[in-house]
Amino acid sequence: MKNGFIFDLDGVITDTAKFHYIAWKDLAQSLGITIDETFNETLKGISRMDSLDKILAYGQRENDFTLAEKEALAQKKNDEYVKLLADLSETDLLPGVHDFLAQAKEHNIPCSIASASKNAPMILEKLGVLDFFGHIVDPETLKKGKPDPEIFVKAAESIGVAPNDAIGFEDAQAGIEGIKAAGMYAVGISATEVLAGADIQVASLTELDIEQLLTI
Ligand code: B16
Ligand code: MG
Repeated sequence: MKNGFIFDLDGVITDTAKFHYIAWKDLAQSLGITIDETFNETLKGISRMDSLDKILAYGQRENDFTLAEKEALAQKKNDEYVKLLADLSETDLLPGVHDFLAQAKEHNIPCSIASASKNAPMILEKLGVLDFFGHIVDPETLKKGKPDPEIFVKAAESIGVAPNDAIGFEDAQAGIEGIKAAGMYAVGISATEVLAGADIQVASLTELDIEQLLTI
């Protein structure tokens, strides 16, 4: 019997990948680097600084900036990203999310967020679902990012659930690997990518029966 849910944010609760893409594409362009949507797929679930490092390596500019300069570049990208989120609202929740969270609440199943995004609290507030979550792991406190299991273990601990009794929801391959390494049941969410290692994969949360899921 499972008794806790751990959610990734981008790609599971809402889809902000398109906004990350616009902001990274603009920043890369200002450095003479062109990225496309295929390259953007490799940034999903990856932290802000690691994303910048990947873009600089892709454009063979990895040795051209000091740490302080890279921090300024990451800040510039984030400023544009946050501006693009200005109109985010409940209508930007992915299909089935609100209903699923409401059902979890009815069943007294605690929920927490395991997202690499430092913007997670602000995004959840704009989406109107912040109150469904008992805890949001602060990515600044992590030693390692996904696929390391650390963020998922912390997310389970924060709501008082043993990893073996928790279910993790993820849209990225690195996240599925982290969930499995943490010893949790992994629900992959994607209509387009095959998420290797997921215990079950669905296109959206509308396909899941919460009561059946809890008995797993
Ligand atoms: P921020 P997730 C991740 O979110 C995104 O998928 C990834 O593209 C982004 O770089 C990362 O958050 C950091 O986001 O710049 O807002 O701190 O999928 O782990 O919820
Ligand atoms: Mg994600």
